[in-house]
Amino acid sequence: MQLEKYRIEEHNQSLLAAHQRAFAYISGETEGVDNILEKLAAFQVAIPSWALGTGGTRFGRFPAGGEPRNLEEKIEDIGLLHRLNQSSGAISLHIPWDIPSNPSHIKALAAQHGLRFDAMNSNTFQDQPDQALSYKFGSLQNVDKSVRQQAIDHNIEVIRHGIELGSDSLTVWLSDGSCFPGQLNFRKAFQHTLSGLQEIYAALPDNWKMFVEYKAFEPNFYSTTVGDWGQSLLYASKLGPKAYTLVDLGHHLPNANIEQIVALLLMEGKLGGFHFNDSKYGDDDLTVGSIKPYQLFLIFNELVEGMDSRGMNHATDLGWMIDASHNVKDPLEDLLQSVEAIMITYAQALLVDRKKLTEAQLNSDVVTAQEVLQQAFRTDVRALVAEARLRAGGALSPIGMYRAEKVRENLIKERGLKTVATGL
Ligand SMILES: [Mn+2]
Repeated sequence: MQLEKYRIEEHNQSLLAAHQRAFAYISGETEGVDNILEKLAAFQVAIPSWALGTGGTRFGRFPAGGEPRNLEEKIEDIGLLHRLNQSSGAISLHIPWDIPSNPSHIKALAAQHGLRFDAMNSNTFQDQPDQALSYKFGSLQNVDKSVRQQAIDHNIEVIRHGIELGSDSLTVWLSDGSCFPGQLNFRKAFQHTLSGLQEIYAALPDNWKMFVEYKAFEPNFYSTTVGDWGQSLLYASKLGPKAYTLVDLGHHLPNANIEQIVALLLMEGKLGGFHFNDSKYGDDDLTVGSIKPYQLFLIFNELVEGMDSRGMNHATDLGWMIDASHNVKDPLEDLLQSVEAIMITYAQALLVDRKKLTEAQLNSDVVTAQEVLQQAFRTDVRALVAEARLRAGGALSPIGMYRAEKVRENLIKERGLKTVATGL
C-alpha cells in the first residue's frame, strides 16, 4: 500500500488553519523555535521488526489481520509509518526472524522508504526448529561449553547479517538466569557470560557498538545474569570502549529511578541505547507515555542535559528504539502513538530552562527547581511537533490520516486476514 504525496497534502490542508493558530501561539511563547524544530526533524526513532504484528501474552493472541508476512512487508509497514510521521526512519531487525535472503535487495528497498538499519538483535531466548542444542538453561551462561559456543556463533552470524545491511550495532539481550535458588552459581554464570560476550565483541567491526541490555526478571524469576544497570555496566566496562549499557524502560524493578540511572550512565560515557515502552506493573510493553508520562519527561530531561554536557548529537549518538508490543491495538496505530509521545516528550525536555534550573539547584531552591521542570512538562508542545512533521513532508495528524486512508483495511485486502508476523 502506498500513501501518495498529494493525499498527505490534502489531509494537511484540511487541518492547516487550526494548526497554524496553535503553532503561532507556541512560537510566540518559546525561545529558539527554529532550533527546536531542527532538532525534532533530525530525531528518528527506530521501529523493531517484531512490533508490527499483534503482540501476545502467554494466555492468547488476537490478531486483527494484514500483518506483514516477510521482511519486505515489514519494511513496507515501517515505510508507511515514516511517511506519516517522518520520525520513524529506521528499522531494527531480529535474527533469525528477519534473515535477509537477498541483502542488497533489502537494503535498496529500505532506502526507497527512507529507512536505515538500526541495531541488530540476536535471539538466544528460545530454541529454533533447526537448532542443535537447547537454551532451556541459558545461553552464554550455560554450564555446557557447546551451548555457549552455539550462542556465540549465533551472535557473530547476526553481526555478519548486520554488516551486509549497513547496520552498526548489536543489541544482546539474554534471558539467562535461574528460576530457583541453587540452580546456578552466580559467579560462574557471570564469568561464562563475560567470556562469551568477549568473543562476540572481538568479532565487532571497528565502527560498531555492542549494547548490553539488562532485565530484572522474566523469563527467569529468581535471578537474571544481566539483571540491572550495575551488572550491565560491569560487563560493558570489562568488554571495552565499543560496549555500552542499553536501558529498556520496562526492565526495572517497580519504582526504580530510571532518570538517575540514565544520568549516571551518560556521565560515564556508557549509555548506548534506549528502548521505549511504558508499564504499570512489570515489563508490560505498553504504548510509550500511556501510563507514566511525567517519568518519561524526567528521563528525557536527563538525556538532554547529559548529552548536552558531553557535546553529544541527540539524534545520532545514542540508539533510540521502541520496544513495545501488546494485543489490543492495531500495531501500526500503537507505534504512531508511541513515536508521537516520544517526540512530544523530547520537545518538552528541550524547553527546560537549564540556566534557571542550575541557579535553583545552586541555591537549593527546591520550589523553583520543581517549577522549572513542570513549566516545561505542562507546556502543550503538540503544535511544535506537528510543525516539524509538516515541514518534513509528513501528515499533521498521522493517526487521522491512517484511519481516513483505511490503511489496515487495505493491508488486510493485500495480505489477508490470517497472516501472522514473527515476533512475541
Ligand atoms: Mn528491550
